Amino acid sequence: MSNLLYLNTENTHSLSKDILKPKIDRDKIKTGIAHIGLSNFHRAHQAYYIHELIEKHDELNFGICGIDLLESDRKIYNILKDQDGLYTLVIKNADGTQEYKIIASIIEYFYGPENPLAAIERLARPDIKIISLTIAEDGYHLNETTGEFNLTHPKVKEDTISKFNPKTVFGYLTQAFMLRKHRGLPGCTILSCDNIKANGATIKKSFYTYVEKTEPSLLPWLKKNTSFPNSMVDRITTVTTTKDIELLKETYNIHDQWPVVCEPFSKWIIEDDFIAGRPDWDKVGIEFVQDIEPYENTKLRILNAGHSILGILGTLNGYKYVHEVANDEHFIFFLESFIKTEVNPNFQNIDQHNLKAYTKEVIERFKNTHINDSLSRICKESSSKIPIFVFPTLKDQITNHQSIEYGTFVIAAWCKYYDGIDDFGHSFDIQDSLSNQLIRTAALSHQNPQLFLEKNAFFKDLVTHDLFQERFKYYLSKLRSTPIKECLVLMNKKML
Ligand code: CS2
Repeated sequence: MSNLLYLNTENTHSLSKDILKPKIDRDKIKTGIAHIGLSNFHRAHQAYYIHELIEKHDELNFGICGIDLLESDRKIYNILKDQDGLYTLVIKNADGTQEYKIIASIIEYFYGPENPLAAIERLARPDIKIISLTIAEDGYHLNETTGEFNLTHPKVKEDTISKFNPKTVFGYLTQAFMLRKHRGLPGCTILSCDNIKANGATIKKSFYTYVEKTEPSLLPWLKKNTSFPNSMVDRITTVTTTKDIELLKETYNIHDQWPVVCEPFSKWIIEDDFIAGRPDWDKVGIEFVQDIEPYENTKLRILNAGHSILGILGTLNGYKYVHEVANDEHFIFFLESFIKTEVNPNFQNIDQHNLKAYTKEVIERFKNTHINDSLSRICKESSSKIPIFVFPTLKDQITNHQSIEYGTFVIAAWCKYYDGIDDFGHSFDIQDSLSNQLIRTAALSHQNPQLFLEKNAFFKDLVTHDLFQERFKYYLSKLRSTPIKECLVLMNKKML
């Protein structure tokens, strides 16, 4: 490991020729986007597209200013500062080949917890035409029961009191737009890039609710000067491991403290509603549509639900990675049956052949043995994922008096997941902001299964449905007495 090169601007010139180095003069790039939440996903997706646009199409007006708001983001903020915003994107193809690309589109970075006013000031400057977000499902603070913005969430409540030291994105945006309004500056677009239904409409509604409560005089200005397009984002991006970091050192002599690993597939579809202009994203394959709903629904209900299902079921069987579960015929047969029987019939305006092809493609992506996507990533915060990814299918099936067998089996397995022990007696970690409540209610369900449904508010619409309750109890008792794989074999033969 001689001549180990720390990744930064100066060292890019000396990097191995096998790495795709940025062909970008960064001094010429102006910031046009502020992105909140510098997650791996953002770095594999939106920042990648902007990089491509700058490099291949000479787009100089939409460099990214990264802004992190969470205490837990300190590490990535420090690393990006150290590395001049540069990082390696490692694209792992299904055939085992890999592409290494240094991404250079993040040109500024701010860290809210260190200096909230500086972050607010930056968001208020008129060069920022788009504020994009990846704040994860739980960053939206939606009420578990109503799905509406939760004004009583402790962090939200704190922000309504401590306005200039906010913790939530809502607090930051409010103060930034207050400044823009007072200074007579233009507004901008808020672009959500998270996996939630109608992500633009949701952030808009939540933000307006927050502003109405905290700075009501800002609301009319906001209505005139901001837009909130819905978007569908897609690229499987894994948790970076020490092995990924070591491999870069050994193979290319690069010391990148936080590279990002992802699959080759990538998609971004957006409603074209940008009040202050946007880059020519079409040039790098981004699609613009009038109505995002069909794209978003298929992605959430097939890909994201599929992920969660393999994550929960696979963990119970002792698997650790998505590809292990996706290459096990019993699990895949179950997933395909769920999609065919309970998901697809609800997409009445989409051609069934296209749905079949989409499902096939998604499962092929799950089978990629090289990306090592961990089940712990998939199962993390599943209390805010399952209600978005799986419940809508169950609810539609109930409304249409159609099968809910596969979906209910998944919910029963999800309850068993909170026992925290797989079928081989090994315990696994549960990472969820509601983990205490979920573990406690799963424990209660050993005596009375109904309590898992009654004591978790997100079951509100389902808990009163007799058939759902009955099938949930039935599958839970089977799952608690029989290993998951045996249950799936029986389920797949329609014998359970
Ligand atoms: C995953 C997503 O977190 C999850 O549950 O399903 O992160 C998924 O990998 C991405 O949405 C793919 O675009």
